[in-house]
Amino acid sequence: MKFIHWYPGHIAKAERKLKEQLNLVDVVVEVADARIPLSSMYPDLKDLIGEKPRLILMNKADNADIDRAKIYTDIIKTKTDCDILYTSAKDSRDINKIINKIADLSKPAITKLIQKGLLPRPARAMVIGMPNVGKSSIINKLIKKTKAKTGAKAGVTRQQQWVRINPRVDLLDTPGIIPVKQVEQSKALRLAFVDSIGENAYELESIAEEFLKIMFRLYPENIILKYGFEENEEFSLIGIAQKRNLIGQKSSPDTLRAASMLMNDFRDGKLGRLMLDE
Ligand SMILES: Nc1nc2c(ncn2[C@@H]2O[C@H](COP(=O)(O)OP(=O)(O)OP(=O)(O)O)[C@@H](O)[C@H]2O)c(=O)[nH]1
Ligand SMILES: [Mg+2]
Repeated sequence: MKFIHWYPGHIAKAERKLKEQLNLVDVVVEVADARIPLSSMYPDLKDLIGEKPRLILMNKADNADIDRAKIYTDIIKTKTDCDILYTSAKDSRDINKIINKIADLSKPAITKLIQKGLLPRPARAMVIGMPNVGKSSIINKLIKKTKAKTGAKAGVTRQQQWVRINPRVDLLDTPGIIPVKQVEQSKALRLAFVDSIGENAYELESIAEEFLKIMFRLYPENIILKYGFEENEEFSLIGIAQKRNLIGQKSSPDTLRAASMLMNDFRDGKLGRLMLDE
C-alpha cells in the first residue's frame, strides 16, 4: 500500500485554538464515526482536554454495523469512563438524548457558579472530532435548522461558531482536526475510507484496493451482492470495472473509475451497515 501522510501545519494551529476555548466550556462532546469507532477517535484526547467531562457520540449509526461496533465501544467505555451514544444526523437516532446528557455533565460546573454567588448560565459544550464525522450536522439536527455549514468532504467547517440550542445549552461547533502526530497506517487508511482526511493525502486506487481486502475478510457478501462477483472470485478493481463496464484507454478496465465508484458507494452507505475496525 502507498503511504498515507498529511502536513501538520494548519492542524497544529487548530489544536491550539481548541485548547484556548477549553476554558470556556463545561463539557466536551467528541464525535466519532460508528463505522470505525477506534480509528476515528482522537488519540490521547485526555492530554488535550484534561479532566473536562466528555460525552462520546458514535455518529453515522444509520450506516454502521452496531452489533460489531459495540465490541469496541464497550472497551472505549471502560477505558474512558464516558457515556457513548450511537447517533445519526440522518434518521435522528439518539439525537434527543444529547442535550440531557450535556446538561447532566455540566451540572457540577454550573453548581459551582451558583455557590460562588454568580448567576446560573446555559451549559456550554464544545463539539470536537475528526473531519467529516458529522459534527455540524448533529448541531443542525438539534436546532432543527441549517445554521452550521455541512458537506461530504473534510474541512467544511472553517471557524468555530457558537450555536444556542435552547435556553439550557450552548454548543460550539469546531473545524474537524486530524492529529498532528501521524496515526498508524491502519487507522489512516480507515480515515481515508470515510473521507476524514483530504484526498491529497493518499492515492484513491491504493486505498480502494485495501478496502476490498478488508471487505473480503469482514463483509464479502455485501460486495458479491452489489457488484455481482461469483462466490469464489477474488475481489479486485479490475473485476468491478469489468462488471460495471468501466472501460478506459485501449479498451482496458478503468480501475480509477472503479475505485471512485466503490468508495462513493461505501461513503453513501450503499454497501450496507459496516464496521471496519479490526
Ligand atoms: N449517513 C449519515 N450521514 C451523515 C450523518 N451525519 C452527517 N452526515 C453527512 O456527513 C457529511 C459531513 O457532515 P458534516 O456535519 O459537515 O461533518 P463535520 O464533522 O462538521 O465536518 P468538518 O466541519 O469538515 O469537520 C455530510 O455529507 C453529512 O450529510 C449521519 O448520521 N449519517
Ligand atoms: Mg463541520
